Amino acid sequence: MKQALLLMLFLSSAIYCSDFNLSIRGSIFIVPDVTANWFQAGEYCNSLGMRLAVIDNADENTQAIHSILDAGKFAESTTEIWIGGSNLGQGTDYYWQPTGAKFEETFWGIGEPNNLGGVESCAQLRHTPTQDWHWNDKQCTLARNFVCESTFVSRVVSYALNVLYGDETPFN
Ligand SMILES: [Ca+2]
Repeated sequence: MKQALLLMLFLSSAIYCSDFNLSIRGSIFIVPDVTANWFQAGEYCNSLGMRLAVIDNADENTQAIHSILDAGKFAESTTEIWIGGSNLGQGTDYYWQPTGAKFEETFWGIGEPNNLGGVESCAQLRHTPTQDWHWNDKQCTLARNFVCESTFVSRVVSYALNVLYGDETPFN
């Protein structure tokens, strides 16, 4: 019985992920068709059972960029898409909001984060005519598209809860 449940978990995750053409154990990144400020963006991702993107390495950075392109959110002029990092309102150190971890591998643009005007505390993926994809700090209250991420663990937990409780979540 236990093995059957594990097999179901595995297969369902494989089916889910194959839609996105990504490996089963990795993260899945999507860009919803909605704009929001950085705080609302995190809430929106959470409402999908996801989180605002935590980008751990170059591979995930590339995946996040592809999710922006796939969603048709690239603009020739300037593209700005929220990811899950902030400086907690002060300083130059950046942290991932969903995990609390300090930024490690980073992909900041030239001269970024620059806290322009003293109002930039949230991280975004940006593309401009003069600079290929990079990270930039920006004013958190601006409405922008954003990248949500689901991890392998979150997908398994979500699936298991659905098996056990159906639509009746035990955490309301
Ligand atoms: Ca900036």
